[in-house]
Amino acid sequence: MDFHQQMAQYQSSIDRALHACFSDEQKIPQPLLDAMQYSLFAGGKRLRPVLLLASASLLGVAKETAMPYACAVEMIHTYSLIHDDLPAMDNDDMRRGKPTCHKMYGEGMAILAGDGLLHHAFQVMLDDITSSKNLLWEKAQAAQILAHGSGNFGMVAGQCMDIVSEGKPITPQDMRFIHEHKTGELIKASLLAGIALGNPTQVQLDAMGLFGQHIGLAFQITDDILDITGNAQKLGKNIHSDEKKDKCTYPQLFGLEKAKIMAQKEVLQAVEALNGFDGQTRFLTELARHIISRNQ
Ligand code: GRG
Repeated sequence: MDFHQQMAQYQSSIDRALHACFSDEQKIPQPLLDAMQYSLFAGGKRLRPVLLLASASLLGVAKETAMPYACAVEMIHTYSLIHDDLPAMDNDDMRRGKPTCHKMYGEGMAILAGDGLLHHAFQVMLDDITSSKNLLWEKAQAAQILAHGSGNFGMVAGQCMDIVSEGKPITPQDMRFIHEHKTGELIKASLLAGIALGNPTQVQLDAMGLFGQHIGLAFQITDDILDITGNAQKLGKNIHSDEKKDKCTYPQLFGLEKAKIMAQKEVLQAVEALNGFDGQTRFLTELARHIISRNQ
């Protein structure tokens, strides 16, 4: 199976599992369910859950074992996009090729849809842990890693510093902090949560952490580049939004060409980090290269 086939297989199994996370017996109020599902199934690339499943499979963890954690990370990611698009944050109209959640359902319901997805993510992981007979410690660790990467030490911290630095000149170090946290930490946590399910050695954890750190940065630099050079239709969101919001980005700070080289360097370092990892790392290294060559 080639890289694209493998990617498509992961994406369709993630979509099936995400649908199954919302059973008919759950009495979620219909307007809330509609708003959550609208954004969750609007056509995301499913990068983070794919990373989680791929890293879990490196240590021989079955897809079904890792799937609740993969679904959880996609719900956490979707919540962050819904909240990030709100007028109080980035005030965006388009996401995943469709009107943003608040444009469809109103601001109040979009806030709740984000809250609902975040809580549902932890509900799905804790339901899995409390109904499991084995790997309890490993599963709890995976949930803990995702909490860390998405919360006050990770994505929320990055978003906080992004908000306070808007419109101000910032140093490359500040920008790196913002990007590593806002985008990088959840990507890294997805990889670490995946291998946590397979009882990794410290060497494996360190190698995967480094890989995550580098692809996280490569992903964000590419996102900044695509905001200038990308195609709004393919991206599913408006371009030139960083410039309009006076956001400090890699191309703005270093120029477009240097930013491209920086993203390539991050990918090289990411691939190198996996050298210390025994096993079938080909899919992950191809995914790392794909991150900077993507157009959506
Ligand atoms: C609201 C706490 C909170 C955090 C928001 C996600 C985020 C943090 C900000 C989004 C701003 C942004 C566009 C960052 C660039 C990286 C990024 C997260 C891009 C979107 O992720 P993709 O490309 O999206 O994986 P899909 O739709 O494919 O899932």
